[in-house]
Amino acid sequence: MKDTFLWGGSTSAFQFEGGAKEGGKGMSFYDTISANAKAAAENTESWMGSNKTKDYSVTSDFYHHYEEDIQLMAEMGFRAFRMSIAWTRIFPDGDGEINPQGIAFYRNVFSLLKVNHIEPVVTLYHWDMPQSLIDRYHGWYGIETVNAFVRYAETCFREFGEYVRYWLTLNENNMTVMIPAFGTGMKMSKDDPAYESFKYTVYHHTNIAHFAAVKKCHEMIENAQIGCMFASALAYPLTSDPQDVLMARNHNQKLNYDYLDLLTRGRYTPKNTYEMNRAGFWISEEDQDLFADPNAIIDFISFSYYYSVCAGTEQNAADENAGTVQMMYQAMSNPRLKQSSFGWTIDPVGLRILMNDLYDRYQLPVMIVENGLGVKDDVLTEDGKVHDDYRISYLREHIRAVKAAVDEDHVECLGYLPWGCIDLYSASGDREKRYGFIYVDYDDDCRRYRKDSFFWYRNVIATNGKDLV
Ligand code: BGP
Repeated sequence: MKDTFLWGGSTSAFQFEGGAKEGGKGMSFYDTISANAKAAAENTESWMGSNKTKDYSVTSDFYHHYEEDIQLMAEMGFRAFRMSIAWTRIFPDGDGEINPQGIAFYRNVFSLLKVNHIEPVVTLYHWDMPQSLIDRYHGWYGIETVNAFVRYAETCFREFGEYVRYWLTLNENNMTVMIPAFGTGMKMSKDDPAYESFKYTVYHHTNIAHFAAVKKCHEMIENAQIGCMFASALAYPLTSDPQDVLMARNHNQKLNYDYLDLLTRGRYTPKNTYEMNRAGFWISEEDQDLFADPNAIIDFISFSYYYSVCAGTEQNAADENAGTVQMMYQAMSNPRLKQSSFGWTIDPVGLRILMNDLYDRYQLPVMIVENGLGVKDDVLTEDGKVHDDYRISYLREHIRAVKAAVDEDHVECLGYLPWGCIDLYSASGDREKRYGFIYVDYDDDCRRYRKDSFFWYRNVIATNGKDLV
């Protein structure tokens, strides 16, 4: 592993930052959930009915704890920290007036990270769509939202470019094809004849936003590196039956590669184009030109990896009513592998396979920006400890896989940023599903406690991944 390898951790604003009503922040989709149970019920329908959390206004309260948190990260030896900017802290209405307090907040965070030699890895959009843009334009369904996003991205590049070198555009945007209604405030049944056109409109708009932001970033910040963020769901054929192999291939193409092919080659795949046209959706020349602009192509591929899946002819179709969005991917479980208590298959070798596949296919560096074990098993002892050996074993095996991919397979990997490094609210709605090296006591002013994994990870970083015991 190179000395420059970015060891660190990862978070997002709506799950971690809190301070929802402070510093001039406007309402996002998640603040609407916090404020209004009825709106929550309506909104969560588009989140597959899975979201049990009803209040995102405080979460882990990074807003008030950031100095302490950065200190803790520095103590662990973090070289990078992934966080997202809350769009509504910069533009309370998504567009319109800039909020200077929001700019000041993030400048404070970034400059403190810099003092501590921690590289920020910043996601521009981690699902917290400004409510005002939902009300006026149905979120990404309206092209106006794309324009607002580009202005927001430009503002971030201008205001924070001196601190932030690594940027990510839209979190797990390959999932938009599966859940286009999410964050639009719209309901659309898959049986509706207009559904396909709706789906591609939303998806295409998010892609314009992505390409435009990448281009601006390259134009505005010297030496910036900007990547995507896609949710990986590597599929294996359940058996050696060629039909199963074909199904697994198709799964990987549809859920992973259709999106990455677009982002790296600057055009939709022929099959995607055909499907879009069939749905009555055509891409303008202007958009095609933007996508084909070499300046609008990402510098690295970053992704979340939690599990692998199996595909086979005997499988049931993906369960669209599954408890979490992530579970929708879970086709057949792998008879050779164990699952976490949340039903996610634990497969470190899959991470090595995926890293190789991505690097071979695109010849771009990769960055793992989410990975980890979310469980409800953490117990805070009376003397303020959390004995999370299960987390250590999970991470140890995954880091071994990363090392093998780098040292033996020669995959260029920029960093490893496990998810929820300080406990945060789960996206699927259960705040007791914890991932962190640091425990957050939500019922006691969000006090922080170092878990056993904190000391273990500190040693991993100090030895640059050599000592994993
Ligand atoms: C990814 C999201 C994150 C995060 C993670 C873990 O899909 O980018 O926001 O939450 O999954 O999922 P969960 O919180 O459901 O355990």
